[in-house]
Parts: sequence; structure tokens; C-alpha cells
Amino acid sequence: MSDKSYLDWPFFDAPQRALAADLDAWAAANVAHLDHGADVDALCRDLVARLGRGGWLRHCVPAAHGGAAERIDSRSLCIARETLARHEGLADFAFAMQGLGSGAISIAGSEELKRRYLPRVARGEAIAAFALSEPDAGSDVGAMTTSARREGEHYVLDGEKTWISNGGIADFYCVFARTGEAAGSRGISAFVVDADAPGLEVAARIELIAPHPLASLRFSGCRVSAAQRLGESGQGFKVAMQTLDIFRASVAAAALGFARRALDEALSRAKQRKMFGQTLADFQLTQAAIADMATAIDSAALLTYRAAWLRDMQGARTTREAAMAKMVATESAQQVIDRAVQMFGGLGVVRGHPVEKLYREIRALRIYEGATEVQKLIIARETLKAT
Ligand code: COS
Repeated sequence: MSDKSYLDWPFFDAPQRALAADLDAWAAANVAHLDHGADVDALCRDLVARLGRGGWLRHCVPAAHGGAAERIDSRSLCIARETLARHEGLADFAFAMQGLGSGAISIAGSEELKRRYLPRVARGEAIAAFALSEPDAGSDVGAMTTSARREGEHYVLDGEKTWISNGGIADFYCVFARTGEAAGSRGISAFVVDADAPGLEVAARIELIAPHPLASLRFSGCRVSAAQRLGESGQGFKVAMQTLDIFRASVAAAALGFARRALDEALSRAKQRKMFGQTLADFQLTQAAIADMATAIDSAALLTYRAAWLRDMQGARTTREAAMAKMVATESAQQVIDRAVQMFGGLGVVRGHPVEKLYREIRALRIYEGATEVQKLIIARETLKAT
């Protein structure tokens, strides 16, 4: 039984507490013992459909377009990701990508674009993806070279995107491309591109240590109506950053879910495992590990829900707080999970064991949506700016 005492913290109101209890029960019944099988793409499609039918994806879009709250509620996003990640990483992935992949539409889309895409995202009928990174522009987004050339009422996109989650199974992509109003980050615009747009193809599938749908995309003379642009031309970088400000805190929450699961597994192991005439939990070395794990989890949770609460309650820009939460939660979850593997001994590295799965799953979170090093850059910049 996982520690839920954090739900009594003052960051939450009744709707978030209800979400935590309801989703926990749903996840235990629906995704906790998922058989990953051989076809991860089919499984993710199915998970999006199930999450949509369950009503959970409503937390990924605003109420006016089929969502749960007037504006996306960061605390609900975080509670949902933490809860799903604790039960099943792929369910968390399927949920998160609906939000990240459609976030730019919620933030900057025209009414028409919001009406066309968001309700289907919320129902799990359209799969979303966020296409920002390129082979030579990952951390340095402003260095992207994919271009969008204006031709009358259209833009023509050329270039390559990579590390695109849901690449290959998405129904549409929020794509960031250089429109050239200025150099670097000030000359980028955002577009929604349907997956079947002529000139857009999946260039390569990428296999990961913790499999999920991931691909590179190629745009070759891909014509997109100017009405598919998200926000003003030249403002795409800011749209991307605003999207990441929301979803980075939710990456922290997912890491928290993985860490909580690792601690739960470790605690039950420590209490049951007999050695040298006592249990593993009787050894002070084990107790020291448990103390470190529990404290790391609470520290990460405080930073995560502070970032979410600040955005929800004060409408404040939470660039710095989200970066702190993502850095601390993902880095410390890696350590918590590693400790759990150690407490399981040989069993901890057996393929398919819960802690072995967590060990593979956590690694990417320290890299995607801004590597830890980028979060440090952001925290330092914002801190220097504030003084
Ligand atoms: N919200 C709103 N506006 C923002 C913003 C935010 N969070 N962050 C930056 N901006 C604005 C700046 O205010 C600046 O505006 P002006 O042009 O009006 O001055 C503009 O955007 C450019 O900002 P900056 O100069 O800081 O841009 P950089 O190119 O130096 O960007 C970092 C630096 C590292 C912060 C950025 O590239 C980044 O976050 N990289 C990581 C990207 C990432 O997460 N990749 C993973 C892909 S998703 S899996």
C-alpha cells in the first residue's frame, strides 16, 4: 500500500484528492498487470482509447474543448501522472503524450483548431505528438533547421525531427519550424500537421531500453495550410517553452510515481526477506537506505506540487520551479530505484521484475523535455534574473 499522506498537504483541493482515489482504483483494475506483448504501438493506441473512455484524458485539455477544468490544472496532471506511473509506465506515457502533444494547441491554437483537435484528444480518439527536437537541435532548440516557407495561404515544411514520442502512431503532430522572422529562437513558428499530410513520413523507428513508440520524421515539401499555424509567426519558441513549463512539472510527477513504486516494492521485500536470522529490514544499512529513499521522495513531491500549485493558484510563470522539480525528482528517482534493485539482489535484475522495469523506465526522464543539465541552466538564469 503506497503512502498517500501527501494528499493531505495544502497544495490540494477536493477535486485533486478525488482524482487521486478514483484513478488509483481505475489503474489497479485496468492497467496494473498489463502484458506488454510484442506490439507496443498497438498497446499504446489501446491505452489512449481506454484512458479516453475512462474520462482521464479530460485533464489534458481545457474545459471549453472537452476538458475537466477551465484551464489545464497542473496539480491534476501531476496527480494523474504520478498515479499512473506507480501502476504502469506505459499508461503514464500514453496519458502524458496526449497532454504534451496537444498543449501547444491549448495554449496558442485558434478557436477552429481547438475545436477540431482537442475534444478528440480528450476522448482518446486522436493521438497527439510534440515534434520539437532535431538531430542537431535537442537542448539548443533555437538551432533547429527544419524550415517552413510561406507560399500564399500555405507553408511548405522541409527537414527532419527526431525523438518524437508517438511518432508513427500519432494522428497529428505539433511541429516547430523555422520561419525566419529573426535568427535563432525568435524565428520559429508552430503548426499542427496531420499525420497523413503529403510530404510527411516516418523516417525511422527508434528502439528504447523501455520500449514506447518513438520515431524520426521527415518533412519533404510538406504543404500545410496557414490556418494550421499555432499563434503568431515567429512566436513558436515561446509556445514550445510555455508548453514545457506545464509538462516538465508533470515529468517530475511521473518520476515520483516510479520512485514511490520502487519504495513500496523495497519495503515489502525488506520486511519479508530473511537473512542471518532476521529480516532485511532489521539491518541498519537497510534502514538507512529506506530513510534516504523516503526523504528523497518527499523532497521531490514538495518541489513538484509547489510548481503545480503556483501555476494553478497564482497563474504565475513557473519556469524555475518546474525546472527544479524535474531535475530533483528525476535524479532522485533514479537513486531510489537503484537502491530498490540493490535490495532485491539478483531478482532485481531479472527481466520483467517490477524494479527491473522501473530501472529501465526512469532513465529517459532525466533526458527528455530538457536534460538535467538544461534544467540547471534554466534555474541559474531565472535565479540570476530575479536578483
Ligand atoms: N515561457 C515564455 N517565454 C520564454 C520561456 C518560457 N518558459 N523561456 C524563454 N522564453 C522567451 C524568452 O523570454 C525570450 O523572449 P524574447 O525573444 O522576447 O526576449 C525567448 O523566449 C528566447 O529565450 P532564450 O534567449 O532564453 O532562448 P535560448 O535559445 O537561450 O533557450 C533553453 C534556452 C536552454 C532554456 C531552451 O532552449 C530549452 O529549454 N531547451 C531544452 C529544450 C527541451 O526541453 N528539449 C526537449 C524536447 S521535448 S522531448
